Amino acid sequence: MTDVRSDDRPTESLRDRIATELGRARDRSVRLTEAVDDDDLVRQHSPIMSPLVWDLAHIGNQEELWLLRDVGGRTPVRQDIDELYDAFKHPRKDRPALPLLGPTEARRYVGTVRDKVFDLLDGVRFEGRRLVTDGFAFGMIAQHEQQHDETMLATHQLRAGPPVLSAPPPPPSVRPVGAEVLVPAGRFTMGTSTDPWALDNERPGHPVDLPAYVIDAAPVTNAAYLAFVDDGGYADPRWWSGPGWQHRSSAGLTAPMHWRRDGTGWGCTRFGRYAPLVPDEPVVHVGYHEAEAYAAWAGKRLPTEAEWEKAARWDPVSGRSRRYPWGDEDPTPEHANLGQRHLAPAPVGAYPAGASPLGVHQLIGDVWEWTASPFLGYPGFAAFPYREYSEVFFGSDYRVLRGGSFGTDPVACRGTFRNWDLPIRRQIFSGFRCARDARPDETA
Ligand code: AVJ
Ligand code: FE
Repeated sequence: MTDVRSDDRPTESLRDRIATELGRARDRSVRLTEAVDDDDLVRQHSPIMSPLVWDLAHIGNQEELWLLRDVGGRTPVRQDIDELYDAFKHPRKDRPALPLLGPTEARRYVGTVRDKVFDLLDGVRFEGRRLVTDGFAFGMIAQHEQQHDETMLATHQLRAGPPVLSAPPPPPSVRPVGAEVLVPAGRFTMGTSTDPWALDNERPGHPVDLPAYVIDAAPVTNAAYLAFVDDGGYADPRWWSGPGWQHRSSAGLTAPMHWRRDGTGWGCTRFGRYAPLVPDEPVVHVGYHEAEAYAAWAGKRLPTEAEWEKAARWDPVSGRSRRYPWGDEDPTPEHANLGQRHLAPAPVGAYPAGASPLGVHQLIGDVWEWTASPFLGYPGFAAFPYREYSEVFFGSDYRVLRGGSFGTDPVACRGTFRNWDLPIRRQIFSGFRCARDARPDETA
C-alpha cells in the first residue's frame, strides 16, 4: 500500500502525504506558540498543564527519538535533553522549574530536527520493519504533534488575559435533529486491524455483540445542561456517584468550567472572550463525574465505548464498520468541526453531512464525548511501538472519550480513535451524550 488516503486522492504518494501532515502540524504548533510572547511561553498557566515551551520541545524530542534515531539510525541531535522532555520523569507541576530550552532554543531545536526528518523522508523505504510499513512512525509523529497542539489549545483556554487567538465562528444549525436514535441489537466490528495509522489501543478489530440500545442523536447542549444546573443538580447527591459527589464537594463544583453567572443568565469565557451561553451548542468543559450526574438526572446513562463506536461506524446496509459516521472518506469542513478551524463547538444541526446512517449527529468533532468505559486494551492488544503510549494507562483510573473536539486535527481523529483522561478532568474540550437501554416496546 503506497497511499494512506483511499480513492479521493489516488495520485498523492505516501511520501507527499507525510510531508503534508507534518507540515500542517508544524504550522499549527507555530501559530499556537507565536500567539504569545516569550514570558508567556515559559509560564505555567495551570498546575495541570505544561508551559507551552515544554510542549514545543517535547514535540521535537519525540520526533527525534522515533524518526531520526529509531527509523533513520541517525546520530542524536540533543541526547542531553531527552530526560527533560520525558513525560514520565517529571510531573507537569514540576516542569517550569526544570532547565528547559528557552523559546529561541526550543524553536531552533524543533526546526533542526524537522530539517533532518525531511532529509530522511526523501530516501526512506516504507517496508521491512513494522515501524515504517505504510509510514506508520511518521503518521504517529504527526498525530503526536497534533495531540500536543490540542493540549496547547487547552492551555490557551486556561490562560488569563486578552484574546490572542481568533477564528471564524462555527457554522449555524441548518437542520432540526431528533432526540434519540434506536440502534438495533447485533454484532459489529469494534476497532481496526487494517487502518495503517491507527494506534495500538485501536487494535485489533474484534466482534462485539450488543443488545438494542438508544443513544442521543446529538451531544447534550448548554440549554439541556443548564436545566440540570437550575434544577439544583450540583446540590443533590442522588445524581452523583460516591466518588463523583466527593469530588464535586471538595472541588466546590457548581457548573461547567469557565461558566459564569452574569446579571441575567449564564455566559462563558472562551480564549479570553466572554459571551452569553449559546443554548444549542454542545456543553463543553465538563468532567466525567458531571456527565454521569447529568445522565442520572435525565433518567439515562452514559454510553459504553462500544455503544458509541457502533453508533458511529456500523453501516446497517452492509453490516461493515466504516472509518467515520458518514463513510470511509477523510473529513472535510462539511462533515465535522475539527482542526481548530473554529474556536468553539458548533450548534446541534450544523453538520447534517456528517451524520451516521441511523441519524446520529456530530459524533466526530465539536466536543470529546465521555463514555462509561474504563480505558482497557482490546482482546489481543499488543503495545506498539511503546508501552507508555497506552498500556501504562490501562485500568479503571481513566475513562475513555471518543470523537474528537473542535481542537482535534483530522489526522488524530477517526471512528476508532480512543482518548482517555481522569474522571475529574475538565480543562479538555469534553462534553458527552447520553444513552439508555431500549425498552421491549421499542425493539418489537
Ligand atoms: C491520548 C491525549 C491522553 O496527551 O496524554 C501525547 C496523547 N501521548 N503524548 C496525552 C499523548 C503522549 C495523550 N492522550
Ligand atoms: Fe507527548
